[in-house]
Order: sequence, then structure tokens, then C-alpha cells
Amino acid sequence: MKVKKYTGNSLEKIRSVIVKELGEDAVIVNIRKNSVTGGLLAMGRKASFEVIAAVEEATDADSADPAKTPVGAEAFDEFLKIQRDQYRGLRQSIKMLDDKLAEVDGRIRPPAAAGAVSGAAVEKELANVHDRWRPLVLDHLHRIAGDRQPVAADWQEALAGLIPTAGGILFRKNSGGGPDVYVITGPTGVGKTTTLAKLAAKCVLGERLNVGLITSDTFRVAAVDQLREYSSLLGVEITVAFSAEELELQLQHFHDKDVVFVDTPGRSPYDTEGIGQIHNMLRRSGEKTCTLLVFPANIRREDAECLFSGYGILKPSALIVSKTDEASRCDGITAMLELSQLPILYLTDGQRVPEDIHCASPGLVASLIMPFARTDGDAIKMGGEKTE
Ligand SMILES: Nc1nc2c(ncn2[C@@H]2O[C@H](COP(=O)(O)OP(=O)(O)OP(=O)(O)O)[C@@H](O)[C@H]2O)c(=O)[nH]1
Ligand SMILES: [Mg+2]
Repeated sequence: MKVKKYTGNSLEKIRSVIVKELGEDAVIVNIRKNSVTGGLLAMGRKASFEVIAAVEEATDADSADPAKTPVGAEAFDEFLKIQRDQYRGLRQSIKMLDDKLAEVDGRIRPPAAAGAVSGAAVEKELANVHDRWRPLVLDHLHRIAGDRQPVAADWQEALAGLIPTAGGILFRKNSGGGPDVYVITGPTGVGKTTTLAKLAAKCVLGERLNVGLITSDTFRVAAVDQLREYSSLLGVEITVAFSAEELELQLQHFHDKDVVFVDTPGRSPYDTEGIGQIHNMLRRSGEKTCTLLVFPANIRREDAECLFSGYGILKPSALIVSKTDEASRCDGITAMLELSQLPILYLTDGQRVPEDIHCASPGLVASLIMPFARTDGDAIKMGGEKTE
């Protein structure tokens, strides 16, 4: 390439010299306008220009003399220097723009934002969450809120993402293989019999299914009468089983029912013998038996551990959280979920049969656990889907 520098006061004139010397194929690679100095004396004088032009030329390597300085080498060096200066200037401009953008960005965002969640906020929002879940909730929270300061709904959504629910049972007709059998278990007075009645009512009134009830709670006086009352209200058959053999017989008796519910006596989680008897009673109940564990919403986290270690032997398939209307703090629910690794099917929030039972959803359960969902001391109001 042949590169040459031209100077002059008229670009037009310079251009015609370039064409004359380098030919029509020549290209202008840089034009620099020299500033005119000299104050008043410079007035009226035209600006001078420095133009670098280049043209490709083929060099015969065989006849070239490497020792000889190539024509225009000096101008080429200057051209490179100019390019380098321009590149440096460009980089400086980009950096200045970057700094400016960062400054503007900082002014738009409130200083407290920046996605940082204070230790106090973590402590407050995650007070009822199991220790092992906390980093997972924070991880979700960062994904949900990004750089902005998380609001209450973000915390709840972050927690909800971890809560397993099964949104109720899909009760179905008996297609010849025998009824689906649901055994309701749990500690004393948690609402097992009432929950059983609510579910039976849902099947009978809502799904028009043929339901059978069996109670194995022969321990507590009036327990049989309690269930008998519900059965007569619903117009469904009820039987009593005193042993595993009797339960097996009762289930055979109900072979053409769509769904059978089995009530069990309430036992303290520490009563390993009592829970062992229930376990023994269920040993011949068949493959279609599904055991549900009911526990109260206000269970303490320390008690959750004890409850599951007591009832784990019954190998429950899912959980039901009862008495959410009586709970002002729910710090044991995530502990139960963590220990059992089971989904929550239903939430109950009152004594009315069948109204006070709701299919569980992650959002609904999260709203029980997160303290901002209600005023402190208030009972929890359900906003969930009614099951009927
Ligand atoms: N507030 C409230 N009370 C409930 C709920 N479910 C049941 N109850 C009440 O709790 C009490 C005990 O209910 P049961 O259904 O007999 O409890 P259980 O677990 O069968 O009791 P045991 O068989 O004695 O172990 C009754 O007064 C019910 O009306 C609920 O979701 N909220
Ligand atoms: Mg009962």
C-alpha cells in the first residue's frame, strides 16, 4: 500500500493532487483540520488541512530492495499514530459514558434497594420457617425480586415455591377393583373425626359417591356415637372395627362402595404402644389404603419432630393441617413438611361440616406461615377454594 500525506488550504485542491499522483483508486484515510492560531492576525485566513491518502499497489517481491525505505513509509507511520490516538480517545469516551451511566443508575434507585436483604428482615420474615428451608427461600427471593427491595408478597411467593401440596383428593367411582380407603390418623383432638365427616360429606353431597364409614376408635366413650351422628346426617352406612381382622371384614363388606373412610383413635405422639396398635390394626387393610396424618396448624416446631417420629410408623401418604382458624403462629408447618417430605392435601378452619375445609395450595399454606399475612394475634382467615 502506498500512503502519502498532503497539506493545503483547499480540500478541493488537495483532492485533485491526490487523484493526479495516486490515481482514481486512491482513498482518503484521514483528514485533519489544523487550528488557525494567531488571534486577530489570523482573521480572514482559511483553515489548513492535512490529508492522508492511500492506494494499493502491487510490489514485485523478486525485484524489491528490502534495504530501501518504501515510498510513503513516514506517512504510513503517522497514519498509524493517528489511528492509535483515535482509538485511545474512543476508549476514554466509552469509560466516561460508563461512569456517567452508573452515576445516573445510582440516582434512579433508592439507596436501600440494591437487592440487599438485611439480617433483621430475614429474621423477621423467616421466623416461622425451618432452618434448612431458609437459604432456599432466600434463593427464590433473589430470583423473584432481583435487585429491588423485596415486598411482603415476594417473601410469600418465595416460600410458596417450596411448599408441596396436592390440592385435595380426586375421589372416584369404584371401577370394580374395590373402594379407595382413607384412614384418618393423628394426635388427640386435632379434628380427625370432624375432618373425616367433612370429606365424607364432600364425596356424598358433592361427588354423589357411595361412601362407607368405619371407626376403629373404640377407646374413647362417645367416639362411635360422634361418627354415627355424621353418618346418619349423610345417610351413609357405618360399622365398627375392634381388630385388624374385623377391619378386614368390614372392608370386604364395603367392597362395592366407591370410597371408605376409617376413623382412628387419637394418640399422643409419645404413646408408641397406642400408635403401634393402630399400625397393627391397619396391617390387613389392603393396598388401596391411604393413610392421612392430621396435625394442628399451631404445632410448635419442636413438637413437629416428636409428632412425626411417633406417627411415621404408620407411613402416611399425605398431611392435613387442621384448626388454622385457631392458630396465631405457625412455626411447625415447615418442620412437618421437612421431616415428612409429604404434601399437604387440605386445610381446615372451623367446626362446620362440610364448609370448613379447603384444598391446600402453596400460596395458602405460605400465608399461614409468613407473619405479615395477618395482624399479630389474629386467627388465620382462609381465602382458599372451598371443597364443595
Ligand atoms: N376451630 C376449629 N375446631 C375444629 C376444627 N376441626 C375440628 N374442630 C373441633 O375440635 C374438636 C375435636 O374434634 P374431633 O374431630 O373430635 O377431633 P379428633 O381428632 O377426632 O379427636 P379424638 O378422636 O378425641 O382424638 C371438636 O370440637 C371439633 O368441632 C377446625 O378446623 N377448627
Ligand atoms: Mg375422633
